[in-house]
Amino acid sequence: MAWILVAALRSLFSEFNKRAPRRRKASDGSIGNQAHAVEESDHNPDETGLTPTEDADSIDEVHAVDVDADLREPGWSMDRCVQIIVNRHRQGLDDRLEYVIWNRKIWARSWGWTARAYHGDNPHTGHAHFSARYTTAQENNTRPWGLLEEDDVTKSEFISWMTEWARSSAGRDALATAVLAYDPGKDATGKVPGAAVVNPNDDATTNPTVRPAWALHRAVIASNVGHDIRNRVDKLQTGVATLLQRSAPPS
Ligand SMILES: [Ca+2]
Ligand SMILES: [Ca+2]
Ligand SMILES: [Zn+2]
Repeated sequence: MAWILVAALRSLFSEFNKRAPRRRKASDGSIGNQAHAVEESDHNPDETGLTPTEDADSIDEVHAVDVDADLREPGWSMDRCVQIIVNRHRQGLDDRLEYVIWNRKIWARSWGWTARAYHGDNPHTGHAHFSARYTTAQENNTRPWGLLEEDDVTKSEFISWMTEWARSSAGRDALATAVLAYDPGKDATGKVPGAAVVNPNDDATTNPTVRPAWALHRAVIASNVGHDIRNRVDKLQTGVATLLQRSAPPS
């Protein structure tokens, strides 16, 4: 049985080994067991076994690996590794995987790498499953997967967390409060610190520019005041209309 694991997934295994040299490997796997062999699985060799997809070559390849969840590496969990790999796919920095299953969740290329609940028999809490694509360029691509980036927090993790925070209601409130409450103050000569926004006020001769956040703050106040004035004018018009009706001569 001369099957091989696609090069991309061989490189994924070796990257896990570098990231966590003492990791447990009892739940590692590539080729399927007897249970997999009777049903379609990326763990089956694609030329001699049942697979969900066929590829262009006649090399007998396996397109899935299971990686034991016990990494035995301080600061590194399977949760973190899966997030890094999935984030990179979501951001278009990687395109080698078709889907990932980990801890009752599944992320897939076909729906943009968002998390969905996974209800399979095996909840995948002891190992993570990575399915590779069947396209030759992706199969053979062995570039890094992002697990060895040197920073404690990788750039992709940071961007992902900041984006998630900015979209949350706590994040939106904090950002709105920061913008609306922002006051750049004035320097010793009474000038607002300069920036590129032209000062629309009557102190423009001494303060020709204002900070963008200050200008935005003023714009929001102006908008609120404008709204208030419009409401008052509406009420006034209704009142005048009522008065005119009362004083109209009987017809
Ligand atoms: Ca093949
Ligand atoms: Ca192939
Ligand atoms: Zn698997």
